Amino acid sequence: MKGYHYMAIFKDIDVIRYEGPKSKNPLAFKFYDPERIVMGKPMKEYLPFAMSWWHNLGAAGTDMFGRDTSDKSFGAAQKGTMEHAKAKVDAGFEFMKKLGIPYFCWHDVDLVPESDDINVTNQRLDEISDYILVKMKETGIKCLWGTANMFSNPRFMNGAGSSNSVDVFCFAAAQIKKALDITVKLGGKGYVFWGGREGYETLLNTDVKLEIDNIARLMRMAVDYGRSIGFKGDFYIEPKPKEPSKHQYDFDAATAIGFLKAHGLDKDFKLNIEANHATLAGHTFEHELRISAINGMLGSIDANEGDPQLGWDVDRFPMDVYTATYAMLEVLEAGGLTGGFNFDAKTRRPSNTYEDMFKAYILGMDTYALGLINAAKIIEDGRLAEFKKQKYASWCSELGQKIILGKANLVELAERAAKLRDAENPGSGSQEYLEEVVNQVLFGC
Ligand code: XLS
Ligand code: CA
Ligand code: CA
Repeated sequence: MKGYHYMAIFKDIDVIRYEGPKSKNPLAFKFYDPERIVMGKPMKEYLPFAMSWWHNLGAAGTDMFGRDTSDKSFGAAQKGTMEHAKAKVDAGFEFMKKLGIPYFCWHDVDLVPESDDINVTNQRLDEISDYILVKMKETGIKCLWGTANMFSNPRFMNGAGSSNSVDVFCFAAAQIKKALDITVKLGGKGYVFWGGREGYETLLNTDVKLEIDNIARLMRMAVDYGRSIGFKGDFYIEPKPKEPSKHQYDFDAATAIGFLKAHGLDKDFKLNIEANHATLAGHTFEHELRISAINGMLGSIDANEGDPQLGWDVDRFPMDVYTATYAMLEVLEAGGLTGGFNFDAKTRRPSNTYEDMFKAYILGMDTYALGLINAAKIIEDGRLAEFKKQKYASWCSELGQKIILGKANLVELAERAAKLRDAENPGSGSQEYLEEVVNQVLFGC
């Protein structure tokens, strides 16, 4: 791009390397060893990590009670300018390259400052995506997914697809159209819908049916347009139960899947499951992954962590190894992801240095590496799988199979019950034993 000269931004930080579990170097991986073979494949193939543009290059610590604590100008004279947008591209690609992160994810307004005139914003998106393409070619780093931010601008206060205003609906359509153009231009694998404002506060002023149906109409238009411009990837819904809306229509995986099926969108959509959103929905992360997987809709993951004591979306970097282990068990069981692991996570407000940005990603990548190593050990151990097989063994019987094939009826089953007089004890669930097996596999050697 004319008039812009690349400079290293993280000058004092070297490429981050694997040094092993005994290393005391804060800027080294202890567990993420991209080339290490796990169940026949290098670790990096199981763990396609992605950087979130908004948190890593945008979030600077502002919260409801105070202003920025970090400097994310990356050398630009003024934030919110195209010079700053380009500095973010430089910082982002240098950051990903140094950590060995192969993908990135973005919202339209993370990439460029939004103008009051959508035509100007769109020109800026064209310009920045040209620059990003150059960087992608230089580094081999790819786009995992793009999305349109349809929640920050005040026009979306009553929703985007669910807005009461046709004009606001048109702006949502326009932003999606442009974000899809840019996703295709950057070769993105997916396109996300996260509906922060697609919900409501009170039924007193809300036409729920019209709103839900309109969201589906907008998604259908997105699929038709995306396919018409050559987008072959997956569309994703990212469920979240609340925040910012009190009731969000994509509450959890089961709700989103029901919605997609009811509106004939299930062939084009999968789910992007965020760990923190599972916590907010009162589920475990692995529950959300399992529900998605058994419906053939596990697409991508936002790899972060909630806080068990806080009821809001804290987007911490993942450090809980049990959760990562159970998540990786689900992913392995599902045969992997078509998407990737996006660190939709931000450093805590007082972790405000460039080094902290790197240390946070090292934590996240090491946590998922441990999750993968542990999940592989559990699978290779085999006791959990064997227990489940025995637990459901009666379904392999002649009658079990007849029921599964839909060839049984209530009358004959009732006759069998009458003959048996009472059912056999179905057997212990042995939860404590299985938890002990997990601990033994994780810490036994
Ligand atoms: C917010 C969401 C959002 C999506 C993308 O809670 O996690 O960041 O991932 O719009
Ligand atoms: Ca997310
Ligand atoms: Ca979140």
